[in-house]
Amino acid sequence: MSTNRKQTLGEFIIENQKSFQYSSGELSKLINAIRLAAKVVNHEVNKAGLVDIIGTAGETNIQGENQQKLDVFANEKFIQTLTNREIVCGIASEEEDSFISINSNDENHQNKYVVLIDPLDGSSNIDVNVSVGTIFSIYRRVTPVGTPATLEDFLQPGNQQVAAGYVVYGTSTMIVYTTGDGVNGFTLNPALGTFYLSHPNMTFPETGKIYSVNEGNYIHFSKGVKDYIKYCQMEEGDRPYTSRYIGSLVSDFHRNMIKGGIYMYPKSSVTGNGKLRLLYECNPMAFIAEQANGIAIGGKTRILDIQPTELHQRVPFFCGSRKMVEKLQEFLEKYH
Ligand code: P6P
Repeated sequence: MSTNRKQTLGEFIIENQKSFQYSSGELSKLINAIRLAAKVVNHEVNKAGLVDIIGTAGETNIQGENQQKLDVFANEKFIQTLTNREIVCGIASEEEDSFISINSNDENHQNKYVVLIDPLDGSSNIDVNVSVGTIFSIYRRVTPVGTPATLEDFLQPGNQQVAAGYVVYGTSTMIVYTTGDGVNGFTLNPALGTFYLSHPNMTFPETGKIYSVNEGNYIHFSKGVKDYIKYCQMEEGDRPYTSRYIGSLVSDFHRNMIKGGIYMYPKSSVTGNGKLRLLYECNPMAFIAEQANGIAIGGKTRILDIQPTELHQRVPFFCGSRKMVEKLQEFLEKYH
């Protein structure tokens, strides 16, 4: 390979599959399936304004949220691609009430992985042409190979993930993922349909000057969160910080990982445990954050250590540059 040509995602997967502690071919098939689905969804996202695919699909998902047509399309594409590649024995999705056991024939029961996805995160931004994303989380099954997947395979703590990543459909489309050996970002060249390694070894700056939270919910936050937000706004030292909130977790996370920052979706007196789902939003983003020298907590607890109890459970989520999250923790602990 010439020195100035960037490595493709395919080449990177092959070169690094030996470092994947479980098996060579299966991770490649998994990430390749996600790569294919990401390209298909990207094509639709990029022309959403031109064809009758934006707007609601007339259904609501288990979250009670209007399913946007692109949500439904993305959900179908990821499920179809993962199923066709015969790699996984089960899939859970934000858009599906229950998990899907992939048992179209007995061979699928030999598959050792389950995938959890938020097929199109930030979908309320679709109609206003703002970035959206896909988030995925991969585990080895814990129930016997050769039997249908069960809920137990999905309710694993985030520290058991073997891979996690996101696709950000922004000014350019990127896949960012980890298999536990650092975080790497690949940018799509749409003319070639190829992802190239554009962001090797991504890491959160140790600190930053960006805080991301929906301040419209301020009055409902705990005292510790309120005091931290006021701390960010105070004129002192390197503050006030800049407030940046896109309303799309993947985009806010991605910007903060590159520039340094903290993302917060706290619990509140209105939303109870917050809005973000543990299994297919917080856990994968927390795995990536920690692999990028960042921190992800739910309050007092490390996100990756939370033992899930329900497929769509929500948790408070604070994630980003180490020193910023540690400062938030000081405020949270003051009132507990
Ligand atoms: P709010 C999108 O629906 C999402 O799950 C995240 O991507 C985003 O950060 C958050 O919710 C936005 O929620 O309540 O601030 O509009």
